[in-house]
Amino acid sequence: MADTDLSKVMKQEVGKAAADRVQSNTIVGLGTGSTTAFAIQFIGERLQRGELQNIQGIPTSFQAEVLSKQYGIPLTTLDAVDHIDVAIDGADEVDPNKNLIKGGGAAHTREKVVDSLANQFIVVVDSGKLVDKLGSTFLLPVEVIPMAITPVMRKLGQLGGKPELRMGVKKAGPVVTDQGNLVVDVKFDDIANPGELEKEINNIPGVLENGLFVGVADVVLVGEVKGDQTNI
Ligand code: ABF
Repeated sequence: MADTDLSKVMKQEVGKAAADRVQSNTIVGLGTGSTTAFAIQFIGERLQRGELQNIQGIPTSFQAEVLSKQYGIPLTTLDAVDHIDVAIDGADEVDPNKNLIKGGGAAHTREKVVDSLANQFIVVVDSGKLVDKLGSTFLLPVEVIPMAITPVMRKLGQLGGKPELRMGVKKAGPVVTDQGNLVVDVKFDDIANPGELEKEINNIPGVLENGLFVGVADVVLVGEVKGDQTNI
């Protein structure tokens, strides 16, 4: 099997392992990204087979909402429920303390709302996302309201980061989030204290949310391609 096929199989397996943990009569946070997309598909299939009953999903993005509808998962909103039992979501980096960088899909603001509310937050990733230190392979995404983009980028620079406005396909224009905001990707040479940096960035006027998820993840399911095998 070609490497790309194997990596797809591995993502499917991780998604399925997460979907298998969902129980009937629960409220489920539905994350964004290609790995979670498989979890959404498998939850839908379990519902169809009658293995799961009475699930209410809360999507973390427009993408998750569309997929959930496609796979027949009934949806609700945070106004209609008082808790979330379990959330399943991907990540861009995971450190040894289960702290994360998220936001490669520009959905980290809603993801943080949903994932933080869940009694159990399950992260689904491939082994390439595991890092010793956050920020070593991925830039830190920050969602910013458009009128504040210049002062926020200046301030991020003063905090030691190298900020770049995220551009869309073919660089025709900036990426716009589901909330109508912009995303700045910031390179930090050393994120010594992710919890402090998370708060410091969110304190900048005009910042809506950044992609550091500190102390939010409960379980990390890691898929791996080894030779011509896939493992979780
Ligand atoms: C979302 O999708 C993220 O916060 C992360 O940016 C991305 C991971 O996607 P994939 O599973 O496709 O690598 O969960």
